[in-house]
Amino acid sequence: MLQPAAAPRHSAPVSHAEMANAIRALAMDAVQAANSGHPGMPMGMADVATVLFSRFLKFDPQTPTWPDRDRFVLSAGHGSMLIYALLYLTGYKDMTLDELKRFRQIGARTAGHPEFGHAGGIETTTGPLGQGIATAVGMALAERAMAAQFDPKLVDHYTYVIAGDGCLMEGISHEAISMAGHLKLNKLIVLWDDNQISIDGPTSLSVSDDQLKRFQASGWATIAVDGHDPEAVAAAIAAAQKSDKPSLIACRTVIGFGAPTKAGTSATHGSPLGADEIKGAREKLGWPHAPFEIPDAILKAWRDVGAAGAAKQATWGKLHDALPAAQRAEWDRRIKGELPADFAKTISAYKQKLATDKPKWATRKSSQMALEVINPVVPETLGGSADLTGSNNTKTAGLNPVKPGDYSGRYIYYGVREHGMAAAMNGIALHGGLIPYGGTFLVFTDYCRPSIRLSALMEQRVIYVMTHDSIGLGEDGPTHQPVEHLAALRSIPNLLVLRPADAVETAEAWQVALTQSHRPSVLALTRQDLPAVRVTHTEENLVAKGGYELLAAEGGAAKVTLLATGSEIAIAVTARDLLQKDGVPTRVVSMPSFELFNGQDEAYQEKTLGPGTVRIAVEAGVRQGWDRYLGIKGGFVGMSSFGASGPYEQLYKHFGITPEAVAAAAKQRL
Ligand SMILES: Cc1ncc(C[n+]2csc(CCOP(=O)(O)OP(=O)(O)O)c2C)c(N)n1
Repeated sequence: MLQPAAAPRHSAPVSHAEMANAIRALAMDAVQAANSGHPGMPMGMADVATVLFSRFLKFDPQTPTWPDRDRFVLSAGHGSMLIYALLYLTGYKDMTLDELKRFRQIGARTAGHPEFGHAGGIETTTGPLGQGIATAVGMALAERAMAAQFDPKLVDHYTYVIAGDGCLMEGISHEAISMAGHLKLNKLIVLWDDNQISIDGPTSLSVSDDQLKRFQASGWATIAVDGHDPEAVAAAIAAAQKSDKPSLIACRTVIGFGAPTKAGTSATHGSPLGADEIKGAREKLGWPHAPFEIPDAILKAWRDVGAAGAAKQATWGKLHDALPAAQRAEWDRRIKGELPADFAKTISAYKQKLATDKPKWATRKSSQMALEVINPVVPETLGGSADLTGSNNTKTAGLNPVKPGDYSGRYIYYGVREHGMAAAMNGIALHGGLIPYGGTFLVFTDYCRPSIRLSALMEQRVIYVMTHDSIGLGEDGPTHQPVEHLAALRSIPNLLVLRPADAVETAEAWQVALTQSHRPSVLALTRQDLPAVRVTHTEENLVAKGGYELLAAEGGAAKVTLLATGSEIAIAVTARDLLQKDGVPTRVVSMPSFELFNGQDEAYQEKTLGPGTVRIAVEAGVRQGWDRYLGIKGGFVGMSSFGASGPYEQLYKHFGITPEAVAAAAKQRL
């Protein structure tokens, strides 16, 4: 049953069609001006978007970061002109008409696909299909978690998504809708652009899923409407707002609506319509205005819609200001993304204890022990694992699970959904107030990679806890043993890859990851136990330098520098003993993070790398990326093939990653 729906939030004598046509005109004209882009989707979804923005969406263009705004995610990111037009029309200051005219040009806010940070109102970067809807699941979850942790009146907003056929065809959508249905994220509302067209032509060429049944099977409420009937769309959104399940609204639309000969065809998907077609569309839509010209009355109606949010924002501001002082300070701190004041002290005290205790833990266990210290003092962490909780060691004593309908916990059982987890973590971080971390095996970063890449591109503090980080995992064999993964991850710009060597380095790695407010981190952690190598307490976080001298040479000027990360530090340390015994003064340099080391000044880098010494790097992964540090005479001891199944000590021997091999490689080059 359709419910009575909200009325538009403006009193101008302007019709729904005129408001929607303003979007259509801006989309076709901007794409034409850029001579590139996707007019079809914005023209097709203009009616749905007009209903959503003019009647439902809670937003204030004057305060785009208002924490309790509704989130709007354009998952079908190729239709970027839809959101750019909406942001301009509703009065976001940084989305000017000039920006629309510069669509897709270098330096414009109006990038080919919407990019987080380019303009207010762009909640996440989209374009890789399926990422938006999966990210939105994290946003909707974060909304519930923040409401549970603070005051449900302070946090009470919806997450709306516009998704296309492509988003729903992508595998990640399955993980996302399954997770949202299970967790009963009933404030997540997806508007599906059911236009039956993708790039190759009609979707019937490639897909025959019954999407409504598919979503229903995952625990969603579903409804199908005519996407060009504003009252039907409004009624569906009003009903979805009241549902106790996440909602899918299938909006049957005509791609390129208004284009006289191309509407309803894939010709409108991703190319400018052309001058003749645009002329015809103007006639068909009754839009006689020049390109980029929006008549005053229509612009005013849209601006009124935008202005209507200010009162709601102000009411929320009063609620915020009336919070007890301590709670308000905590809320503000978390929204700003600042760590608690005593965080650094806590880590330092813990490091001091470790330097005394010298535990021989696997770094995955060291990570858990660090989290046992961190989680009680950093209440914004929201942990989880993709069904490997006991292996990733991500759950600490005080963390209760997030459950359907009860979001007060701080631990998410993501299930076997690595990609969905990574995208959801992006959404949690983007939402604000929470720091997500989640685990799986390092080898399965491949399953998360598109979302990890977006964490890095969007500069989000997402922490990937990736255990079982080499052949050191042993018997599970080559399918589970990462070989090329460290190199692959190090190649992603703005991603920190941290591979700590013992409990102290792991605590420092966590401190670094949490302190980086504009960067995601991957912690690469071992399954196997490791000796303690940082046995003297330093106040300074040495991992933050990326590389540092762990052991100096003895008995004269250093002739050899051994560089290693993580579990191979222990091998380098033993190799140093062998070399020292043979009278070769040898240093060991720990290199937990290439990215951080590369950020040090040149003099520090040079000094640390040991000028004039023979350099040998040892890492149980591929050589790629190491040569920068090795010089022409340098050597590398590591992997050049897939691993194998067997006890890990034997595997290290089998693949020649041993102290003897490292010492021999050094001597050969002396
Ligand atoms: C992961 C991913 N694969 C492929 C593409 C390229 N691509 C962009 S849009 C699109 C078709 C999407 O079809 P649909 O969602 O129906 O959009 P519409 O044609 O309705 O605009 C494809 C394949 C992409 N952006 N992301």
